[in-house]
Amino acid sequence: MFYGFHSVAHLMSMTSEQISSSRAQLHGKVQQIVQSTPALDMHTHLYDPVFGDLLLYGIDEQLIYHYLVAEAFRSTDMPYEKFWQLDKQEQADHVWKTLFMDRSPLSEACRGVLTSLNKLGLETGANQLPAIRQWFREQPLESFVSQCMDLANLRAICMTNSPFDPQEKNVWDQNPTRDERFLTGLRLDPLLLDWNDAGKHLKSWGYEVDENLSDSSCQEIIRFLNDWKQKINPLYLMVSLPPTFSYPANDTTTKILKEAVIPFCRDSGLPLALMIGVKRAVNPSLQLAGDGLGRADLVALESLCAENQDVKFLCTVLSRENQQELCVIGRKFRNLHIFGCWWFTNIPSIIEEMTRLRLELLGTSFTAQHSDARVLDQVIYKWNHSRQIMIDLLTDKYTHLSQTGWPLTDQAIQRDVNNLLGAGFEEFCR
Ligand code: HDL
Ligand code: ZN
Repeated sequence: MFYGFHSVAHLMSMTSEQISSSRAQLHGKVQQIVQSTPALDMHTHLYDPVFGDLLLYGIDEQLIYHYLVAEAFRSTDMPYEKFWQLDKQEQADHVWKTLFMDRSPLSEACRGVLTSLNKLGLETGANQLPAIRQWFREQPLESFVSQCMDLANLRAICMTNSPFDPQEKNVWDQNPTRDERFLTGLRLDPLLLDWNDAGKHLKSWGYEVDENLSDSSCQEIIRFLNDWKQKINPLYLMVSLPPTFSYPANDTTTKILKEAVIPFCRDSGLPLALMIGVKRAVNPSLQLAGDGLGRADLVALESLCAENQDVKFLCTVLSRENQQELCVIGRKFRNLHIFGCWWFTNIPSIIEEMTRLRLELLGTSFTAQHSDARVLDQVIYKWNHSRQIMIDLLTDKYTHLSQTGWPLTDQAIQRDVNNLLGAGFEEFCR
């Protein structure tokens, strides 16, 4: 079916009512396609249920999500230590009272809790917490995983897998039977950002490495990466980097990137995901909620992409101010694939701005979103909220396209949405 206007003359001949009904028709089609197209969630902190209590779910985990903890501390004079001594339910009660009872839950993280509960068919309101808790207690995990993935319309969830997490490593060492809906991403932060500590771990695991990062050490790091590639079959390697990240630099990060990680990516064909702009522990008293952001100097990314045009890079950046630069670097280097609205950019006002910018500078050659979910239930709200924004944005862009007389079809819209929701990422990784 064609949408809109077949020529300027046709457009000129249409009444304003006809134009708006044509837009409404287009909006309806875009909505149907975006809502019905399963997405690949390419970055989360969720786990295959085989990893046990590493997979977080349920209302208390949602309420003590570090986004909400940070917001709750703004409106309480409770000492940090007192809060951290509470058990999870007591922490959740405090957050519920502070952010939902004592004030309207208007923030994106608060709204998200309510969207997820609402889509699960649960009543929300002042005294609903006990009933909501009871409902979650009654959910078998296996069916709840499917229910959340269905409500978020996800076909796969990519985990963040760290060899340096002892609880997770123990499970991998038992060669677990996996849920194939959960894909893997090999997380390298300790290796690239804290070689002193990471080197000790590698040594204890039988890799002949030294703190001076000799050539033989770098070969051993490559052997370590190959071993984990065999063990977990990752879609990509990943590292989060501070806004001060520079490359090349006279530091261990550059040395390990240059001598180990990039050669490994070149040989294996696996992309390296760079998540740039996080300032860790700006307020350590907030624990996981204590990280901040900074505007990064993306010359480092430009250098990496320019020096290694036979290596694939994925990138998302934390600062709103870096977004246009990132898109322009993406225009210069086809070995760079831009993805998602990460963390502090994952709010409607910035998702809208960033995704519009990306469509205007990159067409559909990027991945629109990832959830970054830490609690399984969150995928419901994170994907519902983002899809709403995508629908309105794409309707705008397809309207502009139609106004040129371009014959837009359902098939073209479906192809584009497939691309933006994971097929483009999979194509890039192949
Ligand atoms: O480094 C990361 O992958 C970030 O996403 C952090 O995990 C952060 O705490 C987070 O969950 N953001 O959404
Ligand atoms: Zn993350």
